[in-house]
Amino acid sequence: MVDDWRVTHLAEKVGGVMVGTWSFSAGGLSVGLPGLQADGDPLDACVAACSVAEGDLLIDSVGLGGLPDSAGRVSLDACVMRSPAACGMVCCVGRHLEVTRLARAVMEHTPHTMLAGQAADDFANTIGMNESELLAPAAKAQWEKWRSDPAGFDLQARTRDDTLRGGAGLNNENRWWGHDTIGVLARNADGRLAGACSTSGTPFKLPGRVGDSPIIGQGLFVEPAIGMAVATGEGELIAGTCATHAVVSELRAGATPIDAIEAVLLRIKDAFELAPHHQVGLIASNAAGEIAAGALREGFKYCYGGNSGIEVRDADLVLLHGT
Ligand code: SD4
Repeated sequence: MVDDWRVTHLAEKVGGVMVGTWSFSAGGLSVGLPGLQADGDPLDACVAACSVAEGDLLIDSVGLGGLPDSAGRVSLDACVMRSPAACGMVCCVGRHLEVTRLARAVMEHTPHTMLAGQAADDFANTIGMNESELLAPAAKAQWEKWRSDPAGFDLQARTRDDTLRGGAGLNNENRWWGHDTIGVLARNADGRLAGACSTSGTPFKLPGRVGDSPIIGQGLFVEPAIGMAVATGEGELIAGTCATHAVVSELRAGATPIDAIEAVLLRIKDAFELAPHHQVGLIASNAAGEIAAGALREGFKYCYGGNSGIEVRDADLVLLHGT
């Protein structure tokens, strides 16, 4: 039973509440939260938070500094969502950094929900977004190392700047380097919900590979008056179970956020033969702003931002302890 693990966090009475995947999302939350607390748009807060991560060279699974595909090219994926009728997605973006902003532009300025590849980059040009070189020298060096010995390359052994984690105590979070997608959920004081998700995907993936993060229902799902969820981790596990849509379906059926997450993690565990490197982290909020986070394995942290500031928390639920 999950009762011992059940930790939900009541919505704060005043102001907005934001959560983000992994400890590094604290930097983004600190930019998005003030506007949210001043009764701003929750999507503005989410996009602002993701943009911070996209521009941070030290985060090597999002935006600038993201590790490239097996051919040495960085490709970025992102999505945003307010509701099933208001969502935007971009994938395999190769020339533009601010992919969360681009996904929002697809939502707001086209009749479509998703643009892919070079056409997404071309669309970014038409709306005046600047092109960027996405492959940073440090990411290129990692790729060259990987390419010289793919089997011997240890993703977790990379030297990284630990200050990125905000002194949160790395504990075993660094076990999941390479699983650093940023996913953000926000609820303002009026109860309006929004979410965003941004990633460079699995390091050294096959060119053209798209994971869960830019796909509505996989990496992110938001349903007004019901709740929302965001995912990080092994995209193929999240994709195959439509994990965030599944979490919100559980919420719709009356589950608490922690129970909804547990049900979906169990579904993942049952559906796949899990390898030791497989990790999935989920954060969910119901419409009232009760929040919970859970993961398949230990080491998933998330950031919570509210009236009393921003704090880094351990997942409230771990399905497979000691693995
Ligand atoms: C992907 N889910 O592309 C992303 C990667 C990730 O934490 O979330 N890492 O599969």
